[in-house]
Amino acid sequence: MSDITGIEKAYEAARQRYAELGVDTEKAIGRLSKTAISLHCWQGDDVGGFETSEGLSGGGIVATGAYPGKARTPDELREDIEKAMSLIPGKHRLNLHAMYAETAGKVDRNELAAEHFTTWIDWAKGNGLGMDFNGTFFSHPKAESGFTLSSADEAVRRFWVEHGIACRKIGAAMGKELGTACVTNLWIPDGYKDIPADRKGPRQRLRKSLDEIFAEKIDRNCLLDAVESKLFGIGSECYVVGSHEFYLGYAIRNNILLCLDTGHFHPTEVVSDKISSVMEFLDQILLHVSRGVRWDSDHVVILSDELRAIAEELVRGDYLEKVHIGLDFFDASINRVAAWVIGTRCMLKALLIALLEPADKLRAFEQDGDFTSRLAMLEELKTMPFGAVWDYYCTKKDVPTGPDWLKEVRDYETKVTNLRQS
Ligand code: RNT
Ligand code: ZN
Repeated sequence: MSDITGIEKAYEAARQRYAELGVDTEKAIGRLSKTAISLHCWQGDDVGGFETSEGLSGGGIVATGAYPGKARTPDELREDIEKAMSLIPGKHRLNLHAMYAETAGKVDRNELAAEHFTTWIDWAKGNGLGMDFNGTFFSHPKAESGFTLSSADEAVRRFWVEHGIACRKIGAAMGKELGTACVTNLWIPDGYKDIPADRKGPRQRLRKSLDEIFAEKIDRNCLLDAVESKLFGIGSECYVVGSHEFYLGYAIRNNILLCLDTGHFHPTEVVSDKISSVMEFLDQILLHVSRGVRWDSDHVVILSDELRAIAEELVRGDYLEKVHIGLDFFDASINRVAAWVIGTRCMLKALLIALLEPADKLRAFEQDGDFTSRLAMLEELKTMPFGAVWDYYCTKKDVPTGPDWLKEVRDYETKVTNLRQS
């Protein structure tokens, strides 16, 4: 049991420290509680989905590890997400992939419709959650060639165009039903392992496919379309059709959202520096917050310098209402519920730290050319008592403070996930 009085006392001391810098902690907490993070369903079963028992295949994304207890059915996955959400302060969203449809594998991807997601939508409604959605253009026989929307095989290309169209309809239905626009993201694995002879053809076909998918105008209050670029994948090291430049151009020209995945750039490039650039030309974007270790490894998000920098950019640029924050990591080597809790709590902590920044002061230093004070203040802020504000926020939202949440995950492991036989 947490010591509530201790937490309140520590908060009061922190509140005063921040007030001395001109920062209103209550205001910061208020804004944080209005910021939703989209929790990705695929962390709960290693990007398996429920179409077949084989799970993730193709597409150059890999989940490694054999931690016991992964969700085997939609009900189990929902139960796990509920558990994770009960340990995360605030109201968030669910990000679903098309392969999590409840069709017992009988409906192919190009024939999916909103009715195959009724249980998910009802569940989200019952829990007061918004939903986001993704087409699944991998783990499928028609993706085995390594090409989907850019395929030179017209039947294959058409199949995936139909899937893209179906997904937009599903996303729109989710948005309509839940009263909050569903960000529907499109990522394809298309690319070559080795040096291509034709870089242009696949990109022309991808553009054509996207034009076909996005041809129908759908109410933006229900659906927000997003396209996700990538630098390379396993098996597409030399060439990825949907590159950053390709989708940046496409998103700007067609006024849709660009999805920036933090693991999809050169290792020394950072998404924190891209946000204010792309936001000059786009109304809204989607983030896939992930953690690449040496490559696009999709490790669980931690409170890293880059995560903090991303959060700072969102707050400093006043982008919180325009940037949709989705998570995209999957680690099968640790407790999967814990992975969600760690990653999401870290995202929220980073946002809180950013909201507790004396932004006006920092900007004034910069405008005055006082870079000494700017650097000094930025470093002093690193040891300000944001932990006390975070603990207080968690108690206010009725979720465990400090590492107490882990006890609940352990208990859930013993009573629920450990009982699952694969
Ligand atoms: C893959 C992309 C993509 C996937 C999910 C499962 O590199 O990041 O977003 O991780 O769609
Ligand atoms: Zn991603």
